[in-house]
Amino acid sequence: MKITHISSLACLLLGVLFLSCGQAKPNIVFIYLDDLGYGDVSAYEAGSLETPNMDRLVNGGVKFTNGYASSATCSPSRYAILTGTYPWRNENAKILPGTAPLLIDAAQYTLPRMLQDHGYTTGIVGKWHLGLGSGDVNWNEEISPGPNQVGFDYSYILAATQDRVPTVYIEDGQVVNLDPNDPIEVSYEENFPGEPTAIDNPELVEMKWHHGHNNSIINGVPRIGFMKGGDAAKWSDVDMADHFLEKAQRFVRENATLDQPFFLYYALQQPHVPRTPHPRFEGKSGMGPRGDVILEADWVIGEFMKTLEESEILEHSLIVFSSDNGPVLNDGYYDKAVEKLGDHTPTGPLRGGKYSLFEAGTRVPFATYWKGSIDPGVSDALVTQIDLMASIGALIGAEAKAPDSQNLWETFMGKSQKERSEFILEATTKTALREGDWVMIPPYPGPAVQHQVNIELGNAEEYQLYHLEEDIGQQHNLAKRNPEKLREMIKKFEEIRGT
Ligand code: NG6
Ligand code: CA
Repeated sequence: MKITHISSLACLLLGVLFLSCGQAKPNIVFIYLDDLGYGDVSAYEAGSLETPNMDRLVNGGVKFTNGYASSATCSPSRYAILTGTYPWRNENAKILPGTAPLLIDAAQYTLPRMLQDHGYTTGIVGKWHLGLGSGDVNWNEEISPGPNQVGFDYSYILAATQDRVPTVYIEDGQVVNLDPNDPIEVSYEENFPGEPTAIDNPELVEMKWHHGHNNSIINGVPRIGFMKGGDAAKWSDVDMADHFLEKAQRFVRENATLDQPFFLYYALQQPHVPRTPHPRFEGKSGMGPRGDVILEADWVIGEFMKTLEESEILEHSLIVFSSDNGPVLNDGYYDKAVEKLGDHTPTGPLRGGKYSLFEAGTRVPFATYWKGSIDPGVSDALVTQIDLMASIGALIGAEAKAPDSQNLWETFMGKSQKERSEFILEATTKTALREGDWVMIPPYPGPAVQHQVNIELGNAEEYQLYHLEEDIGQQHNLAKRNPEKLREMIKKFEEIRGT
């Protein structure tokens, strides 16, 4: 912490937190990627992808090597980061279709609501994927409840995922550019008569589907779910990165000059499928579209950082950089992600990937950056995205009211190695316990490998116990050799899970 950030030295001597001494609360920005792996960032794993702007955040701040998303899939992780609550406490916290109702109870306390209550202007730009409405959304009217009802003053979102309908942007509950004469209809059950699908009209498909993704075709890309109408409102896939960047920059510029601090949840869509880089990035990685969209995301982050700098607020802004779950190569389209991978290792040294109980499912790139206030460093402390709510609460003097969320503020500031003693990680509703350097995965039925995506899920007939410090790649199941440790961890797991 720099003395320049403290209004008087007396505060320091008294041991009073600097924010209570008249220092304005910092702006807070989450830069949250979608399916970006631990090894996809060159600051984590020097590979064949160069990500200089992500590296600037990671190497210029605290780089966490044991930083976790709460789930190996998207909606549960996003639920957890915004509520400070374990996703497995909510039985509906699964990968949501585009028509799912809002997953967050409107009465539930959330991180953006907490920030609002403490003087922040709050905004979300990018992927939502937490459901909208109460079960039967009319996309042609105001869509509510949604982000604006759970703590965001401003929202500019894609409802679910880039591969799911409706393929439109929604700003503060209204579909953008909607022509009332061409209303939108959406269904995840059945097609609308006469509308083309990837099965019936393969000649219209420009990106071939591998599994799933064979319903409505939009911009030549077959999607999950059926959609009719709303032609003028449909997004352009290749322009999505620029589009969200422009909205995020506008939010920053509009709020930079005000006395109030802001919170921006900037949820980038890359490198989730369909991977549709802008032509400027096509072929740039030599790894096909997956590599290209990671380079695109890296560029976006650089441009976004420039906006903070030009607005003269970089030193007043805490940035949290992370990903919602681990990497996947083939996630349902033929896009050469496997064939062109070369030497690149999206999982780094970790086993598994997206959807997996193994480490690569949930251990993700995770860094806190605050120019002038956080000294660069590497932390091996066990931290999770659930902890951001209580930790940020501690920073701004707010009560998080989220019992699962732990105050690790000093760790996020790089001032302490204080960590969680344990963490329950989740993957497609299955859970495992990390405690200290150990992880225990209970037996689960189901395939060991999900062959379509070629990822080991962590399912096995027996208990698995790994010592991550010695065996980060989870190659040696120590359950039989350590019955004592196993028993202790099963007990702890059952206590926390309440089973
Ligand atoms: C899966 C999709 C996958 C992706 C995922 C959600 C199929 C076969 N697979 O069901 O492509 O959309 O859901 O990803 O449909 S997430 O990052 O939003 O969790
Ligand atoms: Ca994801």
